[in-house]
Amino acid sequence: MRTNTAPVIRLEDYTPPAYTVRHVNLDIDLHAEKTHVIAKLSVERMADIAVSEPLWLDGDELKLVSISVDGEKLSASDYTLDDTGISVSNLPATNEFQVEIETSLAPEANTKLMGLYLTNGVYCTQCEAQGFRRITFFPDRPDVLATYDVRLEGYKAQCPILLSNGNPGETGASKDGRHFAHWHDPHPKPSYLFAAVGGDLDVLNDSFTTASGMAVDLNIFVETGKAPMAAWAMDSLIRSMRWDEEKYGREYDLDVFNIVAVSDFNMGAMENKGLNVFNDKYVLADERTATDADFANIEAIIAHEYFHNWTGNRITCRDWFQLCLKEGLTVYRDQEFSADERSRAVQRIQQVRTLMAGQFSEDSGPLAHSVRPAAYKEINNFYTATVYQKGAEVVRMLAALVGPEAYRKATDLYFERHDGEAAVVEDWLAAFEDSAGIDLTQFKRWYAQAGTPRVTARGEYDADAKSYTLRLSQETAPTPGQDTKQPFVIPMRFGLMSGAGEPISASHESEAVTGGLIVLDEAEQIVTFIGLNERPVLSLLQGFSAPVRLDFDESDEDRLVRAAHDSDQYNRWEALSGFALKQLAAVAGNPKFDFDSRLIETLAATALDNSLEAAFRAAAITLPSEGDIARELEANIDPDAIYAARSELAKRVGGTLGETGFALALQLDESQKSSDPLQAAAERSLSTALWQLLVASEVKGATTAVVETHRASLNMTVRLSTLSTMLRSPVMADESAKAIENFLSEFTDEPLVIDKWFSVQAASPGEAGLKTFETLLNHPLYTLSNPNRARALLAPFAASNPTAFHRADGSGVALFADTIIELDRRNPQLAARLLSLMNDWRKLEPVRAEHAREALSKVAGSTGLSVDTQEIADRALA
Ligand code: B3K
Ligand code: ZN
Repeated sequence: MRTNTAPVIRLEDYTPPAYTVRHVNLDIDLHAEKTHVIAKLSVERMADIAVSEPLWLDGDELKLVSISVDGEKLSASDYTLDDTGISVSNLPATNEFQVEIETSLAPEANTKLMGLYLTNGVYCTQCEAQGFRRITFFPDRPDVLATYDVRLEGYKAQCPILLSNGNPGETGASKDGRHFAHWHDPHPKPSYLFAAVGGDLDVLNDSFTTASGMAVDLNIFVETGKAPMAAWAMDSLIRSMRWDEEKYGREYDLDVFNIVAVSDFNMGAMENKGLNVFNDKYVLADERTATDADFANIEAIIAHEYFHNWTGNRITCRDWFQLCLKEGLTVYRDQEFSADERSRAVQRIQQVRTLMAGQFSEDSGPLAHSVRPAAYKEINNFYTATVYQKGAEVVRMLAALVGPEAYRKATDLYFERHDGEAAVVEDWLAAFEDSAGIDLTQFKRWYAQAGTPRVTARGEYDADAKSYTLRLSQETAPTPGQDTKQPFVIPMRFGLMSGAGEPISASHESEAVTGGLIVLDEAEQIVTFIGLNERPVLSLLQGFSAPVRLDFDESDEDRLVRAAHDSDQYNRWEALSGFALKQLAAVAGNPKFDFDSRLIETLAATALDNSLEAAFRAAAITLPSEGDIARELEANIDPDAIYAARSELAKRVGGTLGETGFALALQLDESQKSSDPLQAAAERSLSTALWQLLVASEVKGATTAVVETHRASLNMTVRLSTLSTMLRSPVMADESAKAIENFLSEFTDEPLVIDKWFSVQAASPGEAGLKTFETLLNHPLYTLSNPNRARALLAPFAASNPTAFHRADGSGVALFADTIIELDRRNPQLAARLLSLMNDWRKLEPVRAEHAREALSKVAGSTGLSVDTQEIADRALA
């Protein structure tokens, strides 16, 4: 059992392995209670390592049966065994030797879902980050790369399908109704990419021919009877494979690519070489059970895991501190894929909203850490928004700084240099420095310094000199363990326009400006534009070209010019939503403040503007979330005041939309049936946004229409969005209660839909919402043993329902904390992740903050807590 005093692992302490493993022969005999594993390791002593140096093999909750070296069984004096692994001494003097280890383990008792476990009768593995040591003793670190031969055996009736990484080999019958399958993976890989699956699964099959003509068999394995629901995932996979060839010149490298969907999984999916394992939520979809957001997520996650084949698998990470090297880069790649497949502007809006919601709050609170962290206790706690999303933004900035051609050259060089290796961030940057001839010494601070820089911009027009002077400065607040920060390199894309919204070009007197970018790399900088006959309207940080908070004192008039005319669609959205955010924060801070009528009119006009794409209009009129407003306010947060301000704005915009908006919403609900899928989804998003506003202001007929749309639709996006609209409306309590009941009986046998049923209710606001949460925690269909179900209730409650979660009496956070303590006993990784949703408790007003502190302290002080949850609780309280 690990204890609360788990050691801190530091990047600066990295040392290369003393021994590596060149080849692994693994024999896994699957049994629920006692799986037998024989591992034969071809071990090599590294140069300059003394013969007396012991061999360290990690192990976690394994039963050692026997261990031998070069065929000789070891005696007790040849090794020491503790609950973290084995240290083997008295090794042969030869540089290469064979180690054979027999272990046994119990998949059915594995509730952590790390290593080998059972899910719905299917054996499956999860090894990243440190799960392989729960299957056999091994140097379980990413810089030990080996080829693998695997033999799996299981009961033919229970496990007709037996899969592992690489290419399939011999199969055959064994005794007692058992059979076996061999798999060979020729690509050296770290142990975290190992996978094995055994179960009774259906398969959807297709094929792909690579650009160089190699045929690849594509299989998606799913629960029996569900193969047709994998069609969208398959389509997404094929498009991803083509995209990676076209955009990065990267081809697939095995005869088969297998995906298995399972129903108990701690995260979204896992990129095991040639055998991706997925949470079935990100594979199974049809219109009746999945929303448009589910379809988009499936596309993005299928792409993400596939793209890891090059960024993560063929080039892996030397140590876990380099996680962003594969995750940030792969997120950037999947974001660009989605942008190419869908509306680039709307994708960017969504990416930035996700970044701000998760990463900005992480970066400004007690869990703040750099994109490449310097220390950790439990690595699973560092699969964070900072490593993933900010990691992607850092790659995006690099791409912007060098331009598309140099970017491609640099990635080509990176692949050429490091294919088959375990690399570090420095290798990635060197590929850019060497191919583009730039110096990234300062840029590298993005990997080392935590915190979101605040960029202040002040512009001044001089009519006599016909010049516009822009004063820029940057500042980054201290974060835990980092008191002072050095200036970052901040690429800011910009454009100038006239007061009438016409683009204007201007010369400038500054080295900081190159091709549409101002590169701010000092604490303070001045950029002067000349030859301007009128005061320009400046559009700054177009496309959100750097992950910073921008404080620009532009007038509301300029904002409105940008909202109507900015040539950059993202900034056009930002102009309007930023205006709304500013006003919402003002009203939440002081209810006497009134909303600017121009905001309300512009929001309504944008909703009705047919010249704009529907998805953009939906994004523009979806009001900032309660979390967005809280972030804007920064301190002394009162969720009830925020909720009231937001409801008031919704009501006012809905009222202004009135009958015209009502007619449009009805028309959209009709027209979606005929248009192409992406257009139909865009129209649904617009109608959802409209109904929310119309119902909020009780526009005549709106409530009845929503009930009717909900009842009549067979589309899950519509079913769920209308249900959510009803639940948020105080005047629709009866209708929503009925709809909730009907929805449950209609989908009782569809677990992924029942998850949605929990989630939609977990977001019900206020005191009633808290009661609902309590009732649902005790609902017969609720369980903490299925991660999707556990998350379905806990995540939306903690992340997006502040009026219930942070009730002034503290009952919301108390209930949440008790549930986390219970969950931690089964599944530490999941408990820790959910607990991290409390990270910004210090920004609350004092009474609520004190309740949150008490709840966190209760978690931190509970006995037998995992290292995972302890680390999060301790850091949150520090
Ligand atoms: N690499 C995995 C995440 C593993 C998380 C381990 N706690 C999925 C992904 O990012 O693609
Ligand atoms: Zn990933």
